[in-house]
Amino acid sequence: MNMSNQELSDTLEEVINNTKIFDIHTHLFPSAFKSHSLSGFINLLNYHYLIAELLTNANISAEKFYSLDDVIKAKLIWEELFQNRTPISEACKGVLTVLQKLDINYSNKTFEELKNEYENKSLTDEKILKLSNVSSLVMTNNPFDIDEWNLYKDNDWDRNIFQSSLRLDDLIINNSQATEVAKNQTKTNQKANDIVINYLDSCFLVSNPVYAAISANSDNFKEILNDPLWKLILSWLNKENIPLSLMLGVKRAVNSSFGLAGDGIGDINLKELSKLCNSFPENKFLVTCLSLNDQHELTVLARKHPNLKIFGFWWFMNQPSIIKIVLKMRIDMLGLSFIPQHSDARVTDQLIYKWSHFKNILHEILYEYYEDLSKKNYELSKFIIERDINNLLNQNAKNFFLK
Ligand code: HDL
Ligand code: ZN
Repeated sequence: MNMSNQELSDTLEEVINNTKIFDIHTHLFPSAFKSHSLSGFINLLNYHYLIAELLTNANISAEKFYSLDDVIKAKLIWEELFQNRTPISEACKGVLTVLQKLDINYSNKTFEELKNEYENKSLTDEKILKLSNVSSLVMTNNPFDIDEWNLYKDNDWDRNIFQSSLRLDDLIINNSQATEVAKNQTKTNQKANDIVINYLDSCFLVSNPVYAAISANSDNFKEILNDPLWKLILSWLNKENIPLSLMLGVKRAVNSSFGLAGDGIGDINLKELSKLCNSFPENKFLVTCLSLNDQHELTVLARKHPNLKIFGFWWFMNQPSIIKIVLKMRIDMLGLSFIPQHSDARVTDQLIYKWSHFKNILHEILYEYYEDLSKKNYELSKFIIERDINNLLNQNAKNFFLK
């Protein structure tokens, strides 16, 4: 006997809200790592997504804005985007979702009153992870940033919750400097490529990363395909049996005056991705694309290459209007075999809204598909729904990372 539509909707909502989430790409750090961990109302408002919306709407230059201190910047963003204008964009609504989930009524309150009420919540990593139901997450760890790498000198954080990655962009965007860091850290006089591999070996032992990662556009991608160093890195990744995460189609510093808010969309030739998957069949590739234009081809490639796993709605793709279309396309072509989302959170508190917003969409889309299955006399059960949601939010990634 199949569930009624109401039972299906309620069961689906209950299961989605009760399934622990493995968030496979964030820029978060444990709060113990005070120099780099970001949390709280001021940091929420100083998110570069909101900065881009301020700088393209309000009458203030990037140079002037970035000369202000964080509290003044946050107050300006609150006044310009949330009071003088309707906070209707996804990034603005995210802040409102966090305030709502924290039971903070923001109507008719001054910025200072809001800031104090938020601080009095005394949020901790644990409270935020509980609120967002995230059981573990993957950080973005750059071995060529020695300040950031100091994280591993401190053991006062839980490595099962804050898992590590090896972010290798510096090997592409600033290879000589990255190689110099590797040389200084390993104190060897080998050839440059061997120094890099030896350094990655030592970093692997220190951080035990679940994957290595790079972001790239067509120019960088050609380098990876043709550079002897990257052949060595791919062979090293295969030895360590960890995936390479490829975040494709980014163009850094489209507007350099905007800083972190100035990156945009670059081109990527996914025929090169297919060549990579064929050339390195033993390597595993986690892939996400920044442009809506690349999503259909990427989804077709995930049907051709067993070593390619699609993940997330990255950055400019992480918009409800886009997620709904592309999530349906991925289900139509891949079933439930992909990793549907990551938060990309930079401020720990963002986990609360990034996942709440996505789970609402997941419920809406999956309900439509399950209802369609019911009409074909497919016997749905809570067990099946629990298996599917756990795979999507947890197990598909863990199975792909499995060493
Ligand atoms: O390269 C990346 O990992 C991107 O996610 C950038 O960090 C970007 O600035 C971002 O935060 N996107 O959400
Ligand atoms: Zn990111």
